Amino acid sequence: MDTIFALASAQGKAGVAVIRLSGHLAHSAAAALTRDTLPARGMRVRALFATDGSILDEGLVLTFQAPASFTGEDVAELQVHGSMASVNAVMRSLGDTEGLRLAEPGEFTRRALENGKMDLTQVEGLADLIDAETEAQRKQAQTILAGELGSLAERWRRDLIRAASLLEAVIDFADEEVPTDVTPEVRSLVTGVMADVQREADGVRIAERIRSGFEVAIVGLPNAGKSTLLNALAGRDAAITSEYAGTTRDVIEVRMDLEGLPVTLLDTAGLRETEDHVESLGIELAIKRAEAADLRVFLTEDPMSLGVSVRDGDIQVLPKADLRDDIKGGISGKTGKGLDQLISDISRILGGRATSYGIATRERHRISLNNAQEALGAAMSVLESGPDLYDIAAEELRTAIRALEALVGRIGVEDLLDEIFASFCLGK
Ligand SMILES: Nc1nc2c(ncn2[C@@H]2O[C@H](COP(=O)(O)OP(=O)(O)OP(=O)(O)O)[C@@H](O)[C@H]2O)c(=O)[nH]1
Ligand SMILES: [Mg+2]
Repeated sequence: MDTIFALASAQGKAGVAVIRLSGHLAHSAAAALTRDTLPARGMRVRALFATDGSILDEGLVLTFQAPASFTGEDVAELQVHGSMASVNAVMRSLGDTEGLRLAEPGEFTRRALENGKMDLTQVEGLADLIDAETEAQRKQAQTILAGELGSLAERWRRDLIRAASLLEAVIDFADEEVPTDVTPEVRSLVTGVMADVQREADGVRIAERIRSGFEVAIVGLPNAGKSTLLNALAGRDAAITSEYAGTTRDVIEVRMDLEGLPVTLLDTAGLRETEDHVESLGIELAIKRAEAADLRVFLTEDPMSLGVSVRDGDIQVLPKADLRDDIKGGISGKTGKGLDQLISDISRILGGRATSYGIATRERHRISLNNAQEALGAAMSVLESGPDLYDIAAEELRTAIRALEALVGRIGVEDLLDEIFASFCLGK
């Protein structure tokens, strides 16, 4: 295994930069840079030297000893001054060191996975944590990173192994008197796991929204003030506005943090019958995106007339409220009236949905959970036929166990790894 190194902190100017080394040469390479000895684990302030003896920088050198490190290998971390020049000088020197090479994106984490420091769900959680922009995303990523999905899967797995071994005991002693009927216990173990697995699988849709963001579409007639409202919510001129009806044609997206929830607001073309070819393409797109969004804000008196389905939780609000004294409530992108109310309505509605998710967050998780669920369903129905088919029921349980093992990455995920690690940044 090569010893690898990379800048672990962000590129660019900063107070401090962290360069990480992992592998059997990590300590000796760090020691060579410092021209001094280093403890197997600990922290020292040291000067770092170039090969010609001149000082590159001075910084903190941290050493971790295998297996007690992030990667499970010997690790050294150099905290140097965060200038491009300091970092480049140290990196160049490491690059010249025999046996060291630059790490690929995600390679430190990949080694952590390979050395059993984390399971695959934790790797995904770590990637999500690094990408987290809002409070809800941070909390969600932390839960997975802490290994909660892995421990849940482990608990299910133990229950299913017990159920399978009960059945196998009956099969093995088929010719003898079997003292007790094992079906009640098997059934209770399997139904317990099935209820849990179903809950997690159902929660993935919402959990994925927290991971990747909710979409909220602003819908209305031309000139209703949709783009003006989007700009007001975004706090910048993201969309062109004008008194000309049919200004917006493309869908304009603005990402926002709405009280901790990641939300992408969509400004869409005003909906009407039109002869204009380009506008009608925009309207088609507007309807498609509005239908697919998690929530719609209808800026109109009559949402039903727009040709977009109105669903539970959708918001209706009257626009240009500054021009009208005859309505209570209403909203004005121009004066800001009603904006706070709209923001709190949106986050209340989405926040309410966001509480109903479990720990599983990805389509990959959902697929493994569904595979397990299918096998468990099959096991349950075979179980009804009595001991003659116990071997088939046990085999179905084994299939479910394998699906759970795939969930945590213990088996059958080699081909997935490249894809998962490709999304990592360099140095992680
Ligand atoms: N008084 C008042 N005028 C507004 C308000 N919102 C928008 N307007 C004006 O109404 C006109 C249309 O605004 P837009 O935001 O472009 O409307 P839109 O719904 O995006 O229109 P399309 O993109 O054509 O569908 C512009 O002249 C805006 O200045 C408002 O709250 N109050
Ligand atoms: Mg517009």
